[in-house]
Amino acid sequence: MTQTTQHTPDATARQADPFPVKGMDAVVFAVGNAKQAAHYYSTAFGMTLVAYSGPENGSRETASYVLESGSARFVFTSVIKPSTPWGRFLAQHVADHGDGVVDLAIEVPDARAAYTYAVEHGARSVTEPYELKDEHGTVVLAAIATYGETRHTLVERKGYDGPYLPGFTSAEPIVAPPAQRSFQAVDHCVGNVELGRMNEWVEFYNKVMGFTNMKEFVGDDIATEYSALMSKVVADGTLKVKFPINEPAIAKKKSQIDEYLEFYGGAGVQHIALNTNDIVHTVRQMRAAGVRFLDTPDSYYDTLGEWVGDTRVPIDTLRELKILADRDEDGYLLQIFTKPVQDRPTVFFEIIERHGSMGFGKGNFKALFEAIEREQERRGNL
Ligand code: TYF
Ligand code: FE
Repeated sequence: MTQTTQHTPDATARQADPFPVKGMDAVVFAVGNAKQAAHYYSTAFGMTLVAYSGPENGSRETASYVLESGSARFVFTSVIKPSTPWGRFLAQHVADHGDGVVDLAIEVPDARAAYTYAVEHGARSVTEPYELKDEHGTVVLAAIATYGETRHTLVERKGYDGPYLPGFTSAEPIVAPPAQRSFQAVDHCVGNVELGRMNEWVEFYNKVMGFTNMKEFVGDDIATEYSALMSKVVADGTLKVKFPINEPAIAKKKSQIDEYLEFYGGAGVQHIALNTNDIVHTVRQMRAAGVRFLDTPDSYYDTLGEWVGDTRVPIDTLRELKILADRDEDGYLLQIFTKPVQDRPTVFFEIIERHGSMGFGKGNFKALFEAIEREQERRGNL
């Protein structure tokens, strides 16, 4: 519970990395209506459609829309007419879980080597390495299973210069791309797992990907007092890929993680955090477009300045937009959380602007979890 591996890999340690990664490749969602999802993430999140695969270009089973903002890439897939195990899997995934994440795809320099290492260290194989090719080049892919029905596709982009993957064609934006981009990258992707299984999954990433534990965690102390969850974070040696893992904790009230597990129908991705370098602009745009964020009481802002010190954004602006702030020994961060983005109280997003701090907002856990509980209560799930 108190592992505090430091992330200061020297050059030799980096060279010896058993599972080198380049970063997140894509977050792939299986949804009921990818056409409408693409519209929402364009108009409400300010992302831009760049690629498409569907019946018009030879994919008769599924339609997939690829949206980007900075290096953050989301893929929304829905089933048109299931005819292979993949189509049936996606249709069943939506039936069982609602709209959700099927794949946290990771870009690696060598997909075959990554796959072999992972499987030799205990990963369950989902798809053996294979190549996709078109006039833009070759991509090697392989996939391993993680918690729930989620997978990690390992993507090796061998100089491929197309819009996403072979088989996809470039697509025109649905609406004019915003003058200022909303996001720069995917910051972290959080999984909710069943009671008592957090450590198993942390060890899975330690063994299978050589990821190490970051020092921020939520232990029993915080769990019983107010969070009703335990959490640990694993990351690759360069901190480009960060995966917090939550499990429910027994507390006075029903855990928000139990609510998720009940409505998602098991373990899965809880939230995706997106980096921005201008959280005020991004949140204003998203609010104006109708995105709902968790509320924060005014009392939070009454004392914020005393402990967080100076931030780029005046406290009054943070208060107006309900943005949270936290500081640690390395710097500070600004963050805000959307409400769930579908009818099930499952997947949501975090917008985060980092200034030195590599934490996850520990100082906000109390305010945040109280806000989540107010929502749980409104839904009748507390
Ligand atoms: O990713 C994190 O750890 C933070 C904190 O249900 C957090 O965003 C943890 C659990 C949760 C919501 C946010
Ligand atoms: Fe987070």
